[in-house]
Amino acid sequence: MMTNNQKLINWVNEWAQLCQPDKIHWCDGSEAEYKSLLDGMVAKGAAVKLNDSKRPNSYYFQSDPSDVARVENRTFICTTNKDDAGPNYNWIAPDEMKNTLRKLYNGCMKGRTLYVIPFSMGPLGSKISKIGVQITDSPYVVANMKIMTRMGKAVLDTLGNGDFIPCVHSVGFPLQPGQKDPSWPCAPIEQKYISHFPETREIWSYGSGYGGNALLGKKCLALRIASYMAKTEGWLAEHMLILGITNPKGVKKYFAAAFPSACGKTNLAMLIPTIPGWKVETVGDDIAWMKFGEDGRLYAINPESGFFGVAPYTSMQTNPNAMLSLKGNSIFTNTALTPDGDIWWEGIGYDAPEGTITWTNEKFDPASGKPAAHPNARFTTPASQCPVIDSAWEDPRGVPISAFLFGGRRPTTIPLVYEAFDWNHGTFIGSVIGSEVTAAAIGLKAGVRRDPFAMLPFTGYNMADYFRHWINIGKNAPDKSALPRIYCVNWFRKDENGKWLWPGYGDNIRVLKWIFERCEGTGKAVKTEIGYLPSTDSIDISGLEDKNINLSLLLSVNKEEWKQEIDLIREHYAQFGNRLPDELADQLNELGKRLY
Ligand code: SAT
Ligand code: MN
Repeated sequence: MMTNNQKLINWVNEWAQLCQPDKIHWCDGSEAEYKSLLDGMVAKGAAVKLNDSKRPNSYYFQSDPSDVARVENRTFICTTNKDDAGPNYNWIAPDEMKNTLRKLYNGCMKGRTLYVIPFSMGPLGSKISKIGVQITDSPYVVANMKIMTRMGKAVLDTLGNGDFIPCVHSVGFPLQPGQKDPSWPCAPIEQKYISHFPETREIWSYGSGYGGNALLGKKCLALRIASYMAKTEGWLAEHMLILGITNPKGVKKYFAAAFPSACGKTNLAMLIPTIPGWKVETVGDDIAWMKFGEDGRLYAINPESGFFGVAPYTSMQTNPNAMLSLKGNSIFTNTALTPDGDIWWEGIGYDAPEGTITWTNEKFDPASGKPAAHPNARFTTPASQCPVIDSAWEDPRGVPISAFLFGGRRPTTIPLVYEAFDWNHGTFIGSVIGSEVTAAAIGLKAGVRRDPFAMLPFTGYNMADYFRHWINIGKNAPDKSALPRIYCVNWFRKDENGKWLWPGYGDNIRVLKWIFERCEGTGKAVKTEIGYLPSTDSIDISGLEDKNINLSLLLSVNKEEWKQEIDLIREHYAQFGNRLPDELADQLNELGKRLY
């Protein structure tokens, strides 16, 4: 045992009694431990060691085909009152959930080892960081937690006799004596429970070994539990990337940005600018925790220490910095495997070699129409390996945020970029972001799938109360003039022929540059009904390959489209009933008045 923390020791013992593992292993977080766990999985046939000359110290996993992503319909927010979970979450009363789960946990680790993972979300010792302890019966989870968090003995030393956030995890597949262990043990879908008890700060996860269901530091702790703590304590836990942007004079600012999935968040965090002299560096690609500093500014840390990124369509063309990050010391899950012991996926930028094996362990046949990699195949890679990792990414004080960006995939209506009038207007913008869905593709009602603040799956309490918290952050800010400015961006606007109007990727620096200049007080803007838009001459398009960029369309406000947007927002807001903050209802009314 590596700790004298009696509360922790008792907690581990209690769970061990219930789960009945064969052994208990306290993780020290060392390289030797990491290697021995992975080599153990290789020996059992649960992992493949990749070719060291191609991808040193890296491992390949195939999950069970039923366990490939976060399961939102099995994710629960267990507050005492149902209304505190709100309209967007599955709710079960805490006692009832705990009773159900205790039965499942009873004996669930038979034939397995219980690993104790002490981990810190955020740099060790930062005032913004939090310590959690996860117990799990999955060595795969231990290995991933080693990359994604600061974990092991040093965390216990920092914890001392202090408080930790307890996180319980089991794959839910006990072994009877002599029973063969499948390479990816997990429980059937109806037995999976990703449960959160925000009021008591507990996470109980059962039945899945994949991603955010199982690496409990990430979405469960750093977003769902942390957002509830942040509301109570007056800070922000957000689903945001953090980037540093430096202009040719060497002046640096930090932006944090929230986008629903499939909007290129990791790409933006690692963007390679197409305007000479500008630089973008990465602090984080997924989560930001923010507190006010003594100077009244909001300071952000990335609570994670790795990237758990979607592999397909990541390439040297779309995101060279991500590709370079995962050159080695990485874990790949549900990608394809090449015969020479490397990984492959759709959109990696070259053809799959003959003899490539798919994520379902079959010989890849490109003519079959079945992808070689699962669309949610992931890489787990240390953030420190990113070629453009920001020098302050582990600064315990965090980095001061100058601007928040909210975006989504909107082929119509939303201009390339605009600035909110003030904090409450910015909160309004965040509360209505989303991406357009076509009925055919997703089987949903066509329209805009709203994903407020990109937090729809990740707020640990009633979304309307979360909006209220954002309003309160602005109201109670120690220095209102030091609050970040708020922007809405849309890289995905199309013309009437369905052609993208904006090149995106590295050219998004042109939008970041305008935002940077606005924060400096130099960027030019026009006041419109919806916010401050760049004047067309204030977006730098020098050196753009496509000389026919239609900036006047990209920066236009189409009143008819906006009137429809208001109707859609009204529908979206209706679900929150009278819990919706008046400030946001006012924002919608004011917008209507400006447009009609
Ligand atoms: O699986 S994760 O929750 O870590 C990633 C995601 O689904 O956004
Ligand atoms: Mn995410």
